[in-house]
Amino acid sequence: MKPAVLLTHRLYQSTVVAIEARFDAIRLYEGPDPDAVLVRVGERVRAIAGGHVSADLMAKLPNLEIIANFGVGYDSVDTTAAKARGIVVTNTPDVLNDAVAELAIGMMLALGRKIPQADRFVREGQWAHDAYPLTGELNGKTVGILGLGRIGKEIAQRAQAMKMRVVYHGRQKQDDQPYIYYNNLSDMARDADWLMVIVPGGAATQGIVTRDVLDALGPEGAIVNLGRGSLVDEPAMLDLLETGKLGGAALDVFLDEPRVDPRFFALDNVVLSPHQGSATHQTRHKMGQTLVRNLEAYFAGHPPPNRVI
Ligand code: A2R
Repeated sequence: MKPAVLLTHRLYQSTVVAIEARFDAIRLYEGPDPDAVLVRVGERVRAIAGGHVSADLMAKLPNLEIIANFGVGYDSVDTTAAKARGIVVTNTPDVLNDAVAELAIGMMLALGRKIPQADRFVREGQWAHDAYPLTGELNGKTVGILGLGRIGKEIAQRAQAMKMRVVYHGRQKQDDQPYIYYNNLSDMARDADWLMVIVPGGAATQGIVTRDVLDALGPEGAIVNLGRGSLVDEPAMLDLLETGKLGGAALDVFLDEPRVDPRFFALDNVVLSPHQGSATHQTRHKMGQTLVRNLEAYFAGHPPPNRVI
């Protein structure tokens, strides 16, 4: 009998096809009553593919052995509850580095050169009457990367291609990296023109970008967040953006997404994006392959290659 795999949400089509070919796929998201699905099939489920796995959901799956998270960040999985039951957790690292790094540079350019506003300016016919206001450039500026990990390093390379100076902060100095290390985040924000936030979410990093850090970044500085909304003190960020004490923000992630605080919509110094760092066809396909490889390895009795718990 094929192991039963519960899909928590709609995954990329090639991923669903690959799961269906190998496992007994159960879609939690399709019917009107997910709880009824769990009552009916809960006992059978041995694996989850997706994310957003609470302790409550795990409790309804007495034979759950593995959670294969679709994404590198697995902060939506209750890892404490998983550990307590010996449930394996895997993620999909590396295959999304390029896609996220490309969007990071794109969002910096969009904010710095005011590309969304320029598009509106042309569409609305204003060009015939006015010159478009002058904007800024990236070259010669310093970007401070909070989280020089797999994705952070790809962003660093691309920032250098934009002729930017790269510095970074993390818990540890990485001796094999050529960039200047700051052991204090506020100090880095004070010295940087751009603060690039690309650390994992979760309890350890909750609110790591405090009001003080944003104050240090200052009226000429801008934040770019492609990590998690939970990393930033969002109300403080809004206060500072509204009063001009923070220069700008390019945000792919939000505290309560997909709900976005409407205060953002009134601001001209922000660029907003619907959490689409890895949302390209080629990357979502590769993420799915990675997820399936982890499930296959586990059920073949091998260590899953991307085990995180
Ligand atoms: O702290 P270090 O030296 O281990 O550096 C890691 C850094 N990091 C932190 N920095 C400051 N305070 C913390 N509490 C903290 N925890 C982790 O974040 C490392 O340089 C970086 C994470 O790198 P990776 O584990 O390679 O993650 P990856 O694949 O780059 O993805 C980052 C996140 C995902 O978890 C999603 O939330 C998002 O980007 O897409």
